[in-house]
Amino acid sequence: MFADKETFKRAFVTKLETLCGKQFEESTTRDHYYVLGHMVREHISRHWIATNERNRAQRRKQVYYLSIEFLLGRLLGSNLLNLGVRPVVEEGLRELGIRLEDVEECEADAGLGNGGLGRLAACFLDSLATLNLPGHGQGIRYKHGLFDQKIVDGYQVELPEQWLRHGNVWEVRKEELAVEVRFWGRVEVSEQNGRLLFRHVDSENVMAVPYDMPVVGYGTDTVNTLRLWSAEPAKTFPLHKDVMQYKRETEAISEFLYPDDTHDEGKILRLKQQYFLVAASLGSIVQAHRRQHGDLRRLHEYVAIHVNDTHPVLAIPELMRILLDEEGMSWEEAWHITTHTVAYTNHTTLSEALEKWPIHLFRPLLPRIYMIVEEINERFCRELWERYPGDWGRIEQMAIIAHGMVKMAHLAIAGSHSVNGVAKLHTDILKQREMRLFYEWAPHKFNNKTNGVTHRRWLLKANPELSALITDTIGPRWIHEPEMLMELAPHASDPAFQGALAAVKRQRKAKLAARIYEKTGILVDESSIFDVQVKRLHAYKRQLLNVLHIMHLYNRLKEDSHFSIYPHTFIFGAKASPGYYYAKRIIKLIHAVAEKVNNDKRVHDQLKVIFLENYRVSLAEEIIPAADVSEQISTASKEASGTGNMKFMMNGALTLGTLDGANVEIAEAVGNENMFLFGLTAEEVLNYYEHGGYRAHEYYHHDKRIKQVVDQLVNGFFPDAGDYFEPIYDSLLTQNDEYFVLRDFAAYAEAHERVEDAYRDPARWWRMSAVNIAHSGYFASDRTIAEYAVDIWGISPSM
Ligand code: 26Y
Repeated sequence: MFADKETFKRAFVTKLETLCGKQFEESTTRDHYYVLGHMVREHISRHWIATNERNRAQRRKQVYYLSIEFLLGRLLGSNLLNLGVRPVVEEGLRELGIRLEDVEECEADAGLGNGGLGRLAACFLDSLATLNLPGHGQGIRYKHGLFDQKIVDGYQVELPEQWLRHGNVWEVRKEELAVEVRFWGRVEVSEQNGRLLFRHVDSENVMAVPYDMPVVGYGTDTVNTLRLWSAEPAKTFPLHKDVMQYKRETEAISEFLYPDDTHDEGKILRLKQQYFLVAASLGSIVQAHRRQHGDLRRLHEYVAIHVNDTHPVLAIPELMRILLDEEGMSWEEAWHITTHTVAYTNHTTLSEALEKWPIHLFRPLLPRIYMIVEEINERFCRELWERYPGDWGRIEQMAIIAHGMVKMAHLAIAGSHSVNGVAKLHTDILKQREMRLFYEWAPHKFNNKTNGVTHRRWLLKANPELSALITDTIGPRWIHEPEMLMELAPHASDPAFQGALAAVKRQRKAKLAARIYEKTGILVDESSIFDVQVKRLHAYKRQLLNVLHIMHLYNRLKEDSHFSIYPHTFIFGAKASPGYYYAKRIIKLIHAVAEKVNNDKRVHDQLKVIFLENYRVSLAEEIIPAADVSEQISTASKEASGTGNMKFMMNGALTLGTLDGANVEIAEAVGNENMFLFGLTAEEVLNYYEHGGYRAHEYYHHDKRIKQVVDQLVNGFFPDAGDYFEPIYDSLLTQNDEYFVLRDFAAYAEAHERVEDAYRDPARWWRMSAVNIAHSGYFASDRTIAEYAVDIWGISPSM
């Protein structure tokens, strides 16, 4: 099919006729996408079957990565790339008068995630397959992914996302592998031969139907599986319930992704989703294992289950339930197997994201699971009591069930053999603060796995121009061995290389500028500094610091005719959780500032502010290669890792950032002189939180720049906004600026001056840029996954 372009062209046209029932001349771009997608999937199938066969035959340990989010983005381009057929397809299509790029744009992003955690899961799948590791994803096939964002008059409006509207060429429905999941009802206890038997009766059942998607490795025959579960009515309807209501409630389970990455709402439905994912995944994992190995006594030798944050942590009691109730094992044996199978990653220390479930919701929905969690808690507390006799305070703080709540992180730590953070600083904070008592109890469980991103999507695919330059300079080995990028280091000071690097960046900036014009009607100066902050909107990520600084630049440009800056284009992209009103006000503020700045003739040639709506994976692939400056300015200690920082670095942008998350390790790699670091350290921030001593008022009163911009939030400077920005003003002054925006303002402004100085010295700038690319190999997810494979999962490549 893809042997050469003539074969491809013939196959394409024939396929189009059979699949679409029309002649080539009548076909649309969507038809082309559909046909090409099918051809690729067909091509993959052989290897998919072979991989599954091999896994069975070799009886190798398999990893299942359970995640409530998989933020995959588009798949056609990355599949073509990984299969190595992209050039043939591109050329063949060109000769048929079709641009591959247009075909790719037909594909809806698979946006089954909110942000970092979901995108990390997607990067991990790519690395697992590429490294020939037997690792599979399990998630939920949400009918609607993360909402589509529209901006109306500067305000965010959310629309339901519809990625399945035109079908999904990558999935295969496997009805025969459906698993029944039980909710509600009650547990009947009986005794048989001196053993207690537990039966979950009067339950309301839901059918979990798997849709499998192939995960293709780069330059390998390995095709792993991402299994996404869809909720459908079970064969037996609950008798006591209205049929329509039952159907609605059932389908609601896989209808929407929670567009919410901090606040807990719609609690019951979210808990239902979590148990649905877990019960379906374990059902299928255990079924496959039983078929191969008979019973589950050695499950932990053949299966590793990874829970991505606490959302799938019910995997622990669910596995216990299977081992106890279905296999008839003793508690001790079941616990040994469970804890040796499950591992857990923590992605945040924000207290609002630490999941707790009220017992009054948990127990009725999942009666048997609740009983097991109670028993886990009792045994855990007993163990603690023996270890720390009399230390009630400690046990109360560590208990899994306390004060009417089930604490999911505590369950995760107690019931798994590995707990990892996602960057060194984050893991240290977990060990020394958030999870200190648990670390003291079981230090051997704790480890760090610094995040990584797949450089194949974020560099090779997103930035073919830069990739070509890299390959021309050091050969292609970096694609398989990203740490080889280090070979660029000797070229960093080479004027020819620098010139080529600058030319690539110019090209990508021109491309983004065209896109900005198309989307917003605003013309930006392609030779200005493209300064970019794209990520979820959160107070701790401090988009506000960025905006206030832009307001300050604007004020100065207006007031001081001798003042000038190197032309800047500030680019934002961010979705705010629908119920997160503060974040929505920041979006409006960015627009209000943009409106002022972009329409003011006096600053026209020096300052532009752009907000690109509906930030998502495919848009990130256009933005990141065009960035000069990468804004990573979270309040130190708050961003567990960040992964955008890594994507920008790979694409030669320089980081303007705080010493937070993985920024710390980026700085270690490239040296402080190759970044623009500023602001409070994590230690200083945590000290403030612990001991107080910060008074935002003082910064407001003592720094005229700050006073001016903060006042402008409420003094009529933005006439259309009325009092809409008052809560922002209050957060800074009345509420004493929880995220230290004012505290870091001066340092941030000064760091911006350093950026400008560096940019005015091209030899220096492009050397710094090259050094960043050279050191980015460490931040490829291949390295991260290799560490998980060895340290946590105990799996090795199969082939
Ligand atoms: C249950 C609910 C409250 C919740 C929903 C989503 C809680 C957390 C989340 C998502 C968290 C998340 O995306 N965390 C990010 O994970 C990235 C990958 O490890 C990190 O790089 C990033 O710093 C962290 O914020």
